[in-house]
Amino acid sequence: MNTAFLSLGSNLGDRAALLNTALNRLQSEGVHIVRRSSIHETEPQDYLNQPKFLNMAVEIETDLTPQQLLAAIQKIETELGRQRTIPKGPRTIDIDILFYSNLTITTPNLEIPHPRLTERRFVLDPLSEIAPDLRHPVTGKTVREAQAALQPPATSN
Ligand code: PH2
Ligand code: MG
Ligand code: MG
Repeated sequence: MNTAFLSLGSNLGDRAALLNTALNRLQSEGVHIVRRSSIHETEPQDYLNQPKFLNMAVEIETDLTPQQLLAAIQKIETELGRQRTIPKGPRTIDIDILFYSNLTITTPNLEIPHPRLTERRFVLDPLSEIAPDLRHPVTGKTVREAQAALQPPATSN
């Protein structure tokens, strides 16, 4: 069994139902959900002109290899209506592999740890609820330390 961490996001359709269905579908593909964060409503980042997201993070255990896990994720994303039109644009469901054991993987279709995870509050805030002391295998920083290093969220007024 391997431990891994996933980030989930949705900003189209019934977002909460899509997150829930994605978790159920992962379980039927051989992924055991060990812990789940709460659901956070977040402002879009990177591509700003799109609806707000619901984001969450989960800890999983699985016998799937990273490539098998990616294949299962892509199948579920397609089943749940994911269209790949605008990069970083609106999506019914996005499931990203953040960490997989202590592995570092750099292939054209899969990079682990996720390359943008330390810049993203919508990833680190949910992840820090379930794994604050988890260490990034490359930077050596914990999730809590990476979260503290982020810019404070913008405030209105
Ligand atoms: N995903 C993106 C781009 N921007 N913004 C938020 N708040 N949440 C996301 O999940 C998200 C995003 C590309 O994967
Ligand atoms: Mg993705
Ligand atoms: Mg993503």
